[in-house]
Amino acid sequence: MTHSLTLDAAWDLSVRVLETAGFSPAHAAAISRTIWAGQRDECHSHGLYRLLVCTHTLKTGKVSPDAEPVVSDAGPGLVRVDAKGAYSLLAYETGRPVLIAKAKTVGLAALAINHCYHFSALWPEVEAIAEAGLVAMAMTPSHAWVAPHGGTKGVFGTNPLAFAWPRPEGNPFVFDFATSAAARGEIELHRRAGKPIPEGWGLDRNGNPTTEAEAAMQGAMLTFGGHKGSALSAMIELMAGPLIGDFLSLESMAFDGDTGATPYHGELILAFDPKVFMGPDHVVHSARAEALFDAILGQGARLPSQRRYEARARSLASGRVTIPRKLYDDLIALLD
Ligand code: NDP
Ligand code: PYC
Repeated sequence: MTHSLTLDAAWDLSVRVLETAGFSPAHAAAISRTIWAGQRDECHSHGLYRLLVCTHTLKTGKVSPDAEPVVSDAGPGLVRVDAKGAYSLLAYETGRPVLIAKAKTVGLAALAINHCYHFSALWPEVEAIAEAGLVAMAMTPSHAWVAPHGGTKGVFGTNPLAFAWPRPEGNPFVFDFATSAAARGEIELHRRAGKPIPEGWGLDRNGNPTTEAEAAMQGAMLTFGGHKGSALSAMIELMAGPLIGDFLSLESMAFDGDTGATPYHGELILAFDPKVFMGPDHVVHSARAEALFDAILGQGARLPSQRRYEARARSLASGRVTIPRKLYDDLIALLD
C-alpha cells in the first residue's frame, strides 16, 4: 500500500517532523532540502525514509539539534567547516560558497566538513557545485558495516563517492554510489518490505552468503566490484578520514556504542574549475567531453542520473511523490 502526497506536503511533513523532534529551523530546512530532493528524484533510500533515522538519532542524545557551523579558512585551496556535532547539511551549505569562490580563484579547492553526523545522498551536493560551472567530487565514510574483499567482518563504511561534470546544456553529468554492493538504506528498505536481498550484497554473522536483509545487517555487507570496490572504499576512508583529521568508519562505529545513531565522521568535497584547468580552449575541451556523452548515448546506453532526472521531471509535472503507506504512518506518528 502506498500514499501519495504533493511536493509541498512532502516539504511540510519533513520540516514539521524535524522541528517537532527538536531540530532548529535552520537545520530542519537544510536537512529537508536534501530529503525532499531525494524523494522528488525517487531516491527512496535517502528520501523521506531518512526522517526516521534523523529523529531516532536525536532521541539517542547524539546529534546536536542546533549547533551552528564554524567556517575556517585553512589556506588558498582549503576551507574547513566544523559542524560541531550537528548534521552535515547546514555545514555543507555554509561552506559551499567559500569552496566555489576558492576553486574559481585557485583552480582546485577542497571543503573539509568535520565532526558531523551524516545520513544523506551526495548527489545534491555535487550537482549544486556543477550548476556553478565546476567539476565536483564528494566522499564520506560511514559505519564499519562492509567487509574488505576476501574478509568477512565490517571494516569499511558504505562509503559513497559522487562526481558531477557541468554541461553546456541541460543537467550536469552526475553519478553517486555507495562503494558497497548496495547502500545500507536499500537493505533496510528490503527488510521493512519483508523482501529478500539479491545474492552478493551481504554475509551472515558466520561469514556465509545470505539473501536475508536482517542477516546481512547483523553480519557484513560486501563491496561492489570485489577488490576494486574494496580499494576505492579504503581510499575514501583515508581521504575523508585521517587526511581531514576525522574518524574512520571503524571509529564512527565504536563512537556509536550500539545506539543505532547516524554515523559520525567527516566529509571531503573537491571542486575543480574547468576554465582554469582547460585554459583558453575550454569551449573546445567541453565540446570533446560532450562527444564522450554522445558516444555513450549513441549506442543505447544511458548516463548515470538519467533515471533520477526523469523521475524529477515526473514528480515536478505531477506535483506529487509516492511513499509506502507504512512509512507515511510512521512519520505522522512522529508529529504526536
Ligand atoms: P545506485 O546503485 O542506485 O546508483 C548509483 C549510480 O549509478 C547513480 O548515479 C545511478 O543513476 C547510476 N546508475 C544506476 N544504474 C545505471 C545504469 N544502468 N546505467 C548508468 N548509470 C546507472 O546507488 P547506491 O544504492 O549505491 O547509493 C544510493 C545513495 O545512497 C547515493 O545517493 C549515496 O550517496 C547514498 N549513500 C549515502 C551514504 C552516506 O554515508 N551518507 C552511504 C552510502 C550511500 P540513477 O540514480 O539515475 O539510477
Ligand atoms: O545507505 O549506506 C547507507 C547510508 C549510510 C549512511 C547514510 N546512508
